[in-house]
Amino acid sequence: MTTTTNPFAYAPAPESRAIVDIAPSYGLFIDGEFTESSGQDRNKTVSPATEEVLAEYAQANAEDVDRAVKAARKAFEKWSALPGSERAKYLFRIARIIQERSRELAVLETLDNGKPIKETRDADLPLVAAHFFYYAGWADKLDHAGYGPNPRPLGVAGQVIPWNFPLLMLAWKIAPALATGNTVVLKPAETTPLSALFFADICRQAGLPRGVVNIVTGDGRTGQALVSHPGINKVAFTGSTAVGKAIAREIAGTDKKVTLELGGKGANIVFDDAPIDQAVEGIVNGIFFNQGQVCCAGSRLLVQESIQEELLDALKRRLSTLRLGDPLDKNTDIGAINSAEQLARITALAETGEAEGAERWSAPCELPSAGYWFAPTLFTNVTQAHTVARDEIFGPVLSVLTFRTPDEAVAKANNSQYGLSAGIWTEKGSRILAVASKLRAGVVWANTFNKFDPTSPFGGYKESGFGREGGRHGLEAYLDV
Ligand code: TAP
Repeated sequence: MTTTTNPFAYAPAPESRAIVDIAPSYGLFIDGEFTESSGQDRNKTVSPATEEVLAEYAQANAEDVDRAVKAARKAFEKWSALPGSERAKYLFRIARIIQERSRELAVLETLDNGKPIKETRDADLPLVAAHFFYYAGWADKLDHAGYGPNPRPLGVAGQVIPWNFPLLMLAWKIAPALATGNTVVLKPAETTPLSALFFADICRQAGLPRGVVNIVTGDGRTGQALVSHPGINKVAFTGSTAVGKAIAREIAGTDKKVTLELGGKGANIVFDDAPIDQAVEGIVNGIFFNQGQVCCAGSRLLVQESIQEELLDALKRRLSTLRLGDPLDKNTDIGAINSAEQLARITALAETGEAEGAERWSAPCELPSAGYWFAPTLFTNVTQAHTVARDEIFGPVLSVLTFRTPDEAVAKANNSQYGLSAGIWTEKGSRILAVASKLRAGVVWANTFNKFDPTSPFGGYKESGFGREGGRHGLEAYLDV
């Protein structure tokens, strides 16, 4: 890693901070208006890169959630009765406003989440707009989606999202829900509420009817109040497997429909005929994109034994060139970890890796004194029994395992409680098809990694959850079929 004593010194970017106006305090967005919580509790959201308090916001209680659900229920009658072509107009309008305001949104997301501006600008925001455009296109074609004539919306969707892709997860949830005629109450994560509140303002700007989108901010208690509310017809959750299981228990025995997008421990499999340089880029993208805080991260590298040394040398050289520092600097590759809690979790799991005998290597770099940071890290001499090979670390930590034959690679890749993603690197097309067909993973990439597209369904097997988001499949989650 290029070392600077103060990573903020080489390209401070104060001007980009001024691109977006952040109010000192935010309320809830219910029935088309920003409103105060009926309780007194407030939370603060901080910049993970500096620990600066960005804003205060309301902690929605059960009464607030009830108000939001009632507003969504009232709006549902008219919204679901609109012709699809009318709903599409609103979604297209929202998509265009997102494009117009994408600089503000990218800076806001980077400030609140800690991810590099290069990623919010070039990955998150274009994908967010693309999801609204894509589902806008479906709104008047639902009869042709393969679910029979006149598929009906479910009603009010309660949506709970995590902090790793705040705005993109919002788009994954809100765009298909609205296109299919549902109304929503969405709870963003505690550490990243700002882009969802900004989105509320975009809904107003687009003239979206009151109550169609409601945003309730708060911690897990707000999420729990939302998913357990009897007025919700559908729960859409993305987050940890532990909370996903709690939600499944909570709604068992009700007629609520549910989709759960949970954790992962993706295997990135590199065969001996793979182009090494290309594979190295794919590995770096697979595990260090968004500091590894990605459910489908390629967090287990399975490398064919004969090329292990060559590949690891090349990988370490590449990691030593990554720039860690100010997320608002356009040259930054590795930003901040989202929260002190997440940093503590990553640190503890990395320590367990060492204690269990795996060999730790970190890219040489000096971490900023304020904020939450973790250097890109590799573990070698890892066995399948090691905690770092089994548990989702959700950080910039790659566990390297080896294999000799394709069958062994498949067995090791599938030896996980999770089944969300996998990658295959090889020149042989026949091997890609043969291996992909045996992998128990919802998404399999070949000679690439972390490629997303609104037209592709995304979701997992096993403890990675169930249901699919994205593509035509994503409509089904919001329709009574
Ligand atoms: P969680 O702690 O599960 O939080 C997710 C959301 O649920 C947050 O908004 C959280 O609120 C809320 N929540 C917490 N307890 C709740 C409860 N009892 N009832 C209802 N809602 C509750 O996950 P996280 O740490 O934010 O996100 C990381 C995890 O998400 C990782 O495991 C990752 O793999 C997974 N993830 C999966 C995917 C897909 S598509 N499979 C995508 C992204 C992330 P607070 O923020 O206030 O805690």
